Amino acid sequence: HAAEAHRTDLMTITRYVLNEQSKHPESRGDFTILLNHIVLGCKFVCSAVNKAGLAKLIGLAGETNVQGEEQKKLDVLSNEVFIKALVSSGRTCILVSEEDEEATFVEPSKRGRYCVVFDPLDGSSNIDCGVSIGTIFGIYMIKEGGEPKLEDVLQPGKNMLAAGYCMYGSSCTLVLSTGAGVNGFTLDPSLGEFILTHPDIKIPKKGKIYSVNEGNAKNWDGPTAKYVEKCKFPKDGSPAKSLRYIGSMVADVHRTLLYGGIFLYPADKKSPNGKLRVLYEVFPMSFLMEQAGGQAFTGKQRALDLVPKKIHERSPIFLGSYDDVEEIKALYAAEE
Ligand code: AHM
Ligand code: MG
Repeated sequence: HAAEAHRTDLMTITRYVLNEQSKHPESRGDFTILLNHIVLGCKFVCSAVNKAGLAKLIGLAGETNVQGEEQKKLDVLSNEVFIKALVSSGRTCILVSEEDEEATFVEPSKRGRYCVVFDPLDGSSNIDCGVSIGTIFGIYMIKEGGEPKLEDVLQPGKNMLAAGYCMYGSSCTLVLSTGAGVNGFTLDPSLGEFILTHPDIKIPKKGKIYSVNEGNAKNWDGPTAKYVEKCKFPKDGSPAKSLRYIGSMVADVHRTLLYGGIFLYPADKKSPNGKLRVLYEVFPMSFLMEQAGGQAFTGKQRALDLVPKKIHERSPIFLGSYDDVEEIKALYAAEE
């Protein structure tokens, strides 16, 4: 039979989230409005990333971000767009961005109950060569009645209501979980809408790929070194794993989610807490992994149980296929 030439029933991300919300009679559409503003930010960044070469947006903005790295123009732009979109949604009260040292407390007249933690443009070292980059976000809610406080975002990842990322790659893909599985939506540029293309994503139980910056190997701890050795020289007769490492967390995690395998950003002697940030990198990706049937582990505990003390805190992270993370957990347990 011929493939359907034109799909006529389009499940947009807005329609999808509205459907989800109708299962919760108490919800007043606030989440849908919030998400629409996040989606707007993603569409803007997508278009800016695609035009980056043309518009001479590439290059240094002459500013340095909180972590002391040189900030690219696109980072600055993306951050401003997200902050403004989120504030104007009227549904947020606290915003934490990788690009801003301090959290943003939304003024009372524009305040809502959601807290959004995000990295507006992750993987910025990949901008200039056109490799995939992305936006990562997580959403919390403050307690009814209370004044927004920093403690409202210093919560374990398991308290997130939703998490997701948008990947600016060969296509623009938004992957979202509202706590009931994981779904992927692809931007149809002619419609300007994200359409459900990857319903109910489940990560393979075991993978054939490992993903890590091996340039840091000399500083790794015992369990990480043993695990990677096992990937390359398995002693149980299983085939060696393939190595894939893009250096853009969104792209590396997206591949891991779809193909299976494990992504590692471990601790090392130079960076005892690894590199990736708990609130807006580790938590959202760990949330998605668990929702897709995988696991996320810090080397000490389930990643989503971590209670951050600072908004820009870092943590080692091992995430991916259930069985693969099980192996690394066993190696850390044997250490103790
Ligand atoms: P960034 O926030 O400065 O872009 O850094 C985060 C990125 C992640 O996307 C990626 O997983 C990691 O840094 C790669 O780090 P490394 O270059 O040390 O391998
Ligand atoms: Mg980042």
